[in-house]
Amino acid sequence: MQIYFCGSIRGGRADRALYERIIGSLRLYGRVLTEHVGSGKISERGEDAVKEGDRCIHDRDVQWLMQADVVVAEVTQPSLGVGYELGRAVAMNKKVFCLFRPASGRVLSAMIRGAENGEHFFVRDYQEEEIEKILEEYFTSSFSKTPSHSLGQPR
Ligand code: 6K6
Repeated sequence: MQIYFCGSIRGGRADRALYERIIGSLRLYGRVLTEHVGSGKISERGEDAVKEGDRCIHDRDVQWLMQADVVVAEVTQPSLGVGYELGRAVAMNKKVFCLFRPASGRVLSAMIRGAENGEHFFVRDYQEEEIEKILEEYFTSSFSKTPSHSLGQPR
């Protein structure tokens, strides 16, 4: 299973450590195509992007999105890039699972909350400490997949 994880980069890196934790859990279900989203080396200024160029980043990420079996997004920190990825994922008919933390005090965009359709696109409110359980519930119910600790090694 190929998993595309979305999280804010230039939208702000306040939740970066949580992204790393989510990516660690997602590895129990398959290959995470976008592990860099949790990297402490990537700042919100995205200076490293200058080397690669924004077009390369965009085109590579869209290729990965096309390959993905599922898109998981942490949407608490608003990000234009994450919103764009979710719109493209919907257009590609991908399965999408959005994670939002109401305890942040934020209110999720109606364009994300309102996209929930009980079929391909789900939005789950959660608290940080329940993340592993919530992912397990989602992958079990949507893909009949239980966590596999032999998949869980960083690669
Ligand atoms: C290096 C250093 C900083 O940024 C980079 C390289 N940038 C990116 N590399 C890979 N994916 C990116 C990069 N910038 C944005 N994205 C994609 O958009 C990720 O898949 C994220 O889910 C999303 C974040 O969008 P912004 O608008 O918050 O940056």
